[in-house]
Amino acid sequence: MKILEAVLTPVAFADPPLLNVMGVHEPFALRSVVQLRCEDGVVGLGESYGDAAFLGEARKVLPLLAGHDVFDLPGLHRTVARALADTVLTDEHGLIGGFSLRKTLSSVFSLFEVACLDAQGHCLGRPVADLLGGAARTRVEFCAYLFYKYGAHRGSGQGTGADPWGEILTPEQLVASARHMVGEYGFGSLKLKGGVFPPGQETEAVQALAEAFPGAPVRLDPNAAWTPGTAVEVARELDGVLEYLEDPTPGIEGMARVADAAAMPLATNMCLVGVDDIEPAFRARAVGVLLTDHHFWGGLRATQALSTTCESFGVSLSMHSNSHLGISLAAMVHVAAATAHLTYACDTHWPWKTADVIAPGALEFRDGAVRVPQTPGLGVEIDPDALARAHEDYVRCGLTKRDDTTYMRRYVPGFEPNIARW
Ligand code: GKR
Ligand code: MG
Repeated sequence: MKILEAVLTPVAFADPPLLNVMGVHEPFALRSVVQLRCEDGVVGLGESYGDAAFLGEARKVLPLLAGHDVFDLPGLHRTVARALADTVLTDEHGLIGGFSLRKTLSSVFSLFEVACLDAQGHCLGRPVADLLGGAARTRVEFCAYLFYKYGAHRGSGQGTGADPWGEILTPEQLVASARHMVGEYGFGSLKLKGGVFPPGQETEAVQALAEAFPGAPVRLDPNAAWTPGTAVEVARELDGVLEYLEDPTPGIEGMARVADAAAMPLATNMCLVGVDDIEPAFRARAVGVLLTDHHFWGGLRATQALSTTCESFGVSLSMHSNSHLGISLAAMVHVAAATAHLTYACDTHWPWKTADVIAPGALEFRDGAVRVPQTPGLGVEIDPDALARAHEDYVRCGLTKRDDTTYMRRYVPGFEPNIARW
């Protein structure tokens, strides 16, 4: 099945002022949507990052795709590699580890690989999970992704004002937000995005969550905000409370020091972000749980290969999330379903958004899980009006990259990220 035309649409969607170590989310999050228009009216969908640097790289590939067979994924990889030459994207927002040429190539390839797999599924009349070897589970569990947040945006013009979540800064407000999320979606485990307040305050908040939800696994992720010494201290205090401690400190060496002293496993989406990191991280026993992310690990099949490697070395798998829309969620659900070794509840930012580009109804959270779509491909369709609105928002909002730090200075003048400061 040949690709006739590839269309890339940058989109933006309203995002609440969620806090993290780098600062605070801006009023809009950026994504890119690709539609591969193929023979016989088939359309393959993909979604990824929406910052200008990523769009620039993805756009280099578009003109080379006409005539490509959607079943020729090695050929697609060669085409992407040829188009990108020696460009290296950087982790401008500071939350997903370093970038390399290989990671850049993997990220751009992933966008198109997912769209080709979606098209393949439509062509064969089978869900993407089947193309990945078959679903090992019929539903994929997710965790409630809790954030500290401000009550309102301080953007200018569009996207200002309050949202229904209100302010979440105290343990009481955090527990209330968790009750709301669990009540709405039935999540069975909880993750707190930390790195915002001094560690003692976040430890207290985690303890409040554990008390409010007895038996529910809880995770804490400060995005490398602490020194190894502080991280060891937190691990000691939260022994018996945390399911895993995610990226407490930067780098493989620091993580290994903490892992050696911590009772719970350490997880990462920051110190092990490409194949070059696997050998040093595994050798140092820095990581017990890898948060995979098909958007930068090279697509759905590469995620499965990574899973095999992790299983061989006794490393467990969970899944990382960034602000995303429904095409990405569908891809996350299919790959998680087809990857038996991915046994932890996955992360998702889903509850924080209010709009999407897909027709509603295909993906629903019930009892903390999403049923794997049984319809062909990813099982989601573009809603053309919603896509047009999201593109208009992209044009109107004027953002071209994620910059939580500069935006944070509207709330806290002179703010600097807290990486390994505490
Ligand atoms: O949305 O602020 C956020 C998160 O901090 C995100 O950007 C991270 O990449 O969720 C991610 C993580 O687990 O580190
Ligand atoms: Mg993380």
